[in-house]
Amino acid sequence: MILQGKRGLIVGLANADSIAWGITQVAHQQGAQLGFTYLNAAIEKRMRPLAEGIGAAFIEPCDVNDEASLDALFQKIAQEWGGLDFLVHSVAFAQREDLMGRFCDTSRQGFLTALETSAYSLVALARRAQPLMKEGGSIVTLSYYGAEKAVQNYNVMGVAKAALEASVRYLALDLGPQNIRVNAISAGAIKTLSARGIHGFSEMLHLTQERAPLKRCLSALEVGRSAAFLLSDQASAITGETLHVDCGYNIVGM
Ligand code: 1JT
Repeated sequence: MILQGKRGLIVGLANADSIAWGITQVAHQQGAQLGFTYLNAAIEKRMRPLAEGIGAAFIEPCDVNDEASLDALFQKIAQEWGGLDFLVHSVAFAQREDLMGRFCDTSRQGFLTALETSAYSLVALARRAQPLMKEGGSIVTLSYYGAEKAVQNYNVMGVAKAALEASVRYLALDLGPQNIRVNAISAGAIKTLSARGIHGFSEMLHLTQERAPLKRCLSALEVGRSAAFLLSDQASAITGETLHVDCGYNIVGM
């Protein structure tokens, strides 16, 4: 029970395929108390039964791109718990048309949207989490290989994930003195709601399975186990790190 007695906020649970659901299940198993946010009624409909099923402490609406909405969320957390031990950021967005074709065709608005929702949102959440993490804390976000290498079609999300991974390092530097650790998990491709509808995603899954050292695909629960480790005191000396949880895909050369 490595998260026994810890209070954690999960941002980005959409449905039972979400990486955040894999993390939620393991965190709950490991003894954490959890609170959740949702963006809108359509997402709430799918995530509420899941969150209620594990005895969520609260389920609050939150648009991570809206300052007032974030302020209201953290007011609720302060009121409910009076503190916070960990935060899971499992949020990203890009316009569909920006996840195909040529990166150089990305519009200004498409670029800003992807960077705001996928990278700045971590900064906005971390700033508000800090005063609640009075005895230290741990923050985990989700990244992808496209942050490090130019991956066909990932395009502006790769740029956003590069900004996210750099933000993890700068947040780790800022929050380290308060014993707040900040890390990313670079997860191998998983078939989630976000990934569905992406042209050629199934073929991509097959290719990564063939090339990865472990010769198989990855589950959200496996990401969850690694996240639980980073969120726990077992990882007390790890901060600013991007941990690859990808069946080894990233270490393979030609
Ligand atoms: C988003 C989407 C963020 C899909 C994502 C993502 N991070 C990883 N994926 C899966 C993926 C997608 C592409 C890809 C490889 C993996 C969709 C909604 C916006 C946020 O291309 C090689 C395109």
